Amino acid sequence: MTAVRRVPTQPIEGQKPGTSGLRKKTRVFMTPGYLENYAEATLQAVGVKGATLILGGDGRFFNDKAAQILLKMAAAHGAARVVVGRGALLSTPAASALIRARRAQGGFIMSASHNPGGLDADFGLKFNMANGGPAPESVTDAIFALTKKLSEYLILEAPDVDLARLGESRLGEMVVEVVDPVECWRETVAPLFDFEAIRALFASGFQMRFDAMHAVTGPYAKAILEGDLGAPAGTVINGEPSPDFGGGHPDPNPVWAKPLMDEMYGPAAPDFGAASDGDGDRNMIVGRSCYVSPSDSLAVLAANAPLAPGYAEGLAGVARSMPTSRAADRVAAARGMNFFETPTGWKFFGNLLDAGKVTLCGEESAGTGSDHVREKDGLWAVLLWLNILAARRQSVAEILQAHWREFGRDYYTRHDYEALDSAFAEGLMNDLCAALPSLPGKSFAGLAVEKADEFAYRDPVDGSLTERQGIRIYFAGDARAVLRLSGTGTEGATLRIYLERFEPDPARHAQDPQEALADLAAAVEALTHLRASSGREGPDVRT
Ligand code: VG1
Ligand code: CO
Repeated sequence: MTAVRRVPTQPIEGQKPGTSGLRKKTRVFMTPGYLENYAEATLQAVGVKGATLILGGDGRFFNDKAAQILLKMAAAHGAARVVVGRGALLSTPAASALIRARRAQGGFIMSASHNPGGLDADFGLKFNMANGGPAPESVTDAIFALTKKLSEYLILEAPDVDLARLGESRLGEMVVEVVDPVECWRETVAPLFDFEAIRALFASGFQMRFDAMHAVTGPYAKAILEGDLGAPAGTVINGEPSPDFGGGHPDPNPVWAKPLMDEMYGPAAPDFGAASDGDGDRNMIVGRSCYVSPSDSLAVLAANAPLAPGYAEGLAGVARSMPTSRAADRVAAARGMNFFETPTGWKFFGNLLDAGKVTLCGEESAGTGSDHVREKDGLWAVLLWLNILAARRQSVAEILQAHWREFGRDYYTRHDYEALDSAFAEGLMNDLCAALPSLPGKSFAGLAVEKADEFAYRDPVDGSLTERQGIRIYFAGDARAVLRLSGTGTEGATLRIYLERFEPDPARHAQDPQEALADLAAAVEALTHLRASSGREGPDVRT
């Protein structure tokens, strides 16, 4: 027997979606009514009567229980069908691919991405729209408004659905269809690449290591790298998704993917290394003793994408988030492509991709993607790199150095100060904003400010305006510092400081980025007194 139950709730404060959906401590999400309140607001805001929806997550703690709640709530709201990845697993790009392939009205993705998982770690929920991309701000604003005034939520009283078995079952009137989480994504990306050339590369003895970081991409990477492309078993490491990601941070950067970095810089390094994050949308690329910064990776991919069959006709354009380095801009200018600078977060790329204005998008935070889905896609980026390596038959280091010779090098680093007191961090940003008009002409630690502003974005497709997206300070010598507060943290405030400088001279391309940008970091400290006033000795993470 199934019946719709109306459960009275109190409106909940603080369910404001951030850069990528709602992200909170797992225990908070598990508080009775908390997930339900946010889901109710989402279901009401988007309207799902008669709809097909997609559901899956990165397998973190509470993923399975949350999936049952979301299914029963979707059924109570009259959804016709929910397509779920087996075991309630779907990577973020796979969910995006499924939404598009099944012409669904949208989908729930359960993930806190690169944040750690577990009862004492983080959980998250995001909703993607019919184009496969993150809900735009108009929708997330509507969801947030509803979370603050709901008095009840609807849920079907029914036994849990068996999500371990492929096939269809019923939840009241609604069909639940359990599908293989890999298949649709694989069919979406495979035609984009020259698998024959990549197979030949592996057959020639080319060695690769892919670190799935105990997160969702293990099954995807094994199927495509060790399966379709013939890479030897053991190419994929940490390939079993686990609820707490093996106790680590599934964040593919040199800090959290240190074992992979050590191997790639060690004596027996393979030719190519890569890693992906909790929900499979980020990527790290590293050659033998050669880390590729995400900003450089975007630029290299933009310059070389036509080597892959899916992009053989060239790219319409490239878009990057504002704090991402300007390396991609140079490729766009040289190749006569469209170029756009958007606020942080993938939701701002959707309109540009839908309108055909750009083909490739990327962020400094290790996100790259194309118009094949409406999310960043970690393994897609790895496959495009493999296709380029197979076509050029050069090492990662050779490709990167040639790129810098042609376009110049953009030295880049990001310094994160985590878990700062929220009021302190907001105060610092507000003070800096107020001081912006007075900065040009002044010098800090010997570097002169030329221009300073706060980034606002007018969407070229729908005309919407998004303000307060970070402070940009341009220094003499083609250097730039950006400061913004993170929208994905779950503890206090995280201040991100993005530092970069353009260096056209190939004779000076060999420097370590931390050294090349030390004077810029000092200028930011002289301007903000961040270390002095927070008592911190330095950033928690440098990437
Ligand atoms: C961070 C990154 C941003 C990315 C977002 C979601 O946001 O900086 O570039 O889009 O995470 O990525 P923030 O607001 O903390 O800087 V993921 O892999 O969490 O979906
Ligand atoms: Co992610």
